[in-house]
Amino acid sequence: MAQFRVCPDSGFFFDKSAESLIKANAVAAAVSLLIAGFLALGVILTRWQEVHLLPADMFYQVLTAHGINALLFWIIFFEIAILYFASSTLLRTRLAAPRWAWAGFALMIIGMVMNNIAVLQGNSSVMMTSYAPMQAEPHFYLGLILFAVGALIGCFVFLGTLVIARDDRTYEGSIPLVTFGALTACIIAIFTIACGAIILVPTFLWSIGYISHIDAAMYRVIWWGMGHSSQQINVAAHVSVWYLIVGVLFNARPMSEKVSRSAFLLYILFLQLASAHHILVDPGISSEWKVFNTSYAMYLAVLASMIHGLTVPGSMEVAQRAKGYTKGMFEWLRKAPWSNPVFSGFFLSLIIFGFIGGITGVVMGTEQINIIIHNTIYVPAHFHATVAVGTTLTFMALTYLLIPLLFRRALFLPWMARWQPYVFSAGMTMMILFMLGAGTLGVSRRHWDMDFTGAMLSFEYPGTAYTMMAVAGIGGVLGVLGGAMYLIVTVGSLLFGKKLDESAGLFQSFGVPLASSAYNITQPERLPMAPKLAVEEHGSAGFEAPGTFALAMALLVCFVVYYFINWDYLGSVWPLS
Ligand code: HEM
Ligand SMILES: [Cu+2]
Repeated sequence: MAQFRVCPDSGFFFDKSAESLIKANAVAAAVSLLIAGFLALGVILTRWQEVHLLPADMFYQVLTAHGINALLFWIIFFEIAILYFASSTLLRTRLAAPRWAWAGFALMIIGMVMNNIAVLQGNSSVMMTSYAPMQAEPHFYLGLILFAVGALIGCFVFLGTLVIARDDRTYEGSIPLVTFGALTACIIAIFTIACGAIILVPTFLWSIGYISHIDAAMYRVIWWGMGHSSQQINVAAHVSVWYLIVGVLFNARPMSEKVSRSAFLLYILFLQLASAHHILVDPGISSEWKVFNTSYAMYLAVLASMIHGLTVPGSMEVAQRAKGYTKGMFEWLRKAPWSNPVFSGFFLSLIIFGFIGGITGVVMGTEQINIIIHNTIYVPAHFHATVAVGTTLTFMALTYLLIPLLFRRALFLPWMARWQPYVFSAGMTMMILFMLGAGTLGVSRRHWDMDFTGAMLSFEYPGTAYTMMAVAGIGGVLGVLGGAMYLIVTVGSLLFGKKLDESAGLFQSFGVPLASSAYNITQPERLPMAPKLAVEEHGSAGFEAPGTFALAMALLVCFVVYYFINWDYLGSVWPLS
């Protein structure tokens, strides 16, 4: 039975059921982002003290829902779509057990709805981290558990698909790098979900009264085994997408497959240890353990990201230079397709993730200087650079690529799509930088009222802290506008975009297959092994990517200067003389 179609524009082969599942998961992701983005407006307009929009109880409720919908539902639905794409589509194979995949999807939807209802009802404003002994309603935890079980099924469908592809020999050689990266993400996901089950199942039982006590310290250690590792899933997933995008746009091949694969392996081996940076100031855990895990083990994971940060733009530079863009250090970059949102979204996310997310992450992960910014607004500033710009903007860029190929619709309002990555990243960067500044001045995170109105012990922040939070507020609003532009373009394309295939109707946008005549291939030709690249062989051919090297050196200089400033600042906060 013919069940594949070939995309005439890209040459990708789509398996009918994989295609429907990718679409359904991507649409569910977009709905989650819509909720999260709308709520982000409430959060940021409350932290902007002059506006101070929401009352206290509602602020914490909205903040809880914003964090969960953005970081869990939006990102994980999208990642499941990526897993199916990276296995079935990239390996030209049918998806394993589509019924199971749909069951997993249904569980994820039920879990998401259940958790949102719990938060909406008002008795579960426990924040994304839901630290015990704060207690939420049972369906808050149950929703998360069902969602995780659904995602776990998705991971197994992905692994099953890899097995089918290998058995059917649908590709030559080893699996492509993008699929390898997705496999890394999947392996970390299984570890993550196991930690989640270990901690959330007892917490659920506690919320219904079967268990009388949850130890707060243990909760935090295991919860972060999930909370931190899930960020590594995101990194592995978005780095894989970076490789995909440079491959599709520039025909670029990794500078060295071996190095890139080893870097993915480092994620699996060392990321979990970095979870320790979340408990750096917790009592009851020794300093040796904290310092070892964050200052030594963690750097091996950071090293992996730095390798990808070098090889992704590096491979793009090599490909561009081969096309003749060889003038000076940066012609390859200047002549890149900056008006194509697939490219601009990817490249802006790479730069902001690396420069802001990376540098602040290492600073925060250092036991000693962590104390300056612990639990301040610096922390959300850092992770918006990593997940809101790094992961989210990368996924947005991928969406622009997939709308024509997968959904068979032309982009709606292409001019808006062109501006979207710039507006979103400008707004977010402005918010991030000023929240970093305010955090360095001590402005606390997750705090409803900077003025401490009516508090027994008052505290006054310097005036600049208020100004910084106001500028962050303006940036945040701009960021939400950029997010809205993304949703207008994507939803608009699904509803009104020009049809690139006659049968790409309304229902097809939400997961129904195209007309059966579109699926006219029984089994695609075997995916051939690409010929060996010159750069993959031994011997020196000179300096392949000087521009990328210059960028890396700029990163190093920024890091060293900023690191020094923080130690200096620590010395002035806590004079030791
Ligand atoms: C659209 C623009 C966005 C704006 C303006 C925004 C703004 C904010 C602000 C101001 C906070 C709270 C800071 C505090 O008081 O502690 C926050 C928290 C958070 N945001 Fe966003 N955000 C945006 C997008 C995102 C995205 C895309 C993600 C994830 C992919 C995300 C994930 C989170 C998480 C996990 C929290 C922490 C919740 C908690 O502390 O429990 N945000 N956001
Ligand atoms: Cu972490």
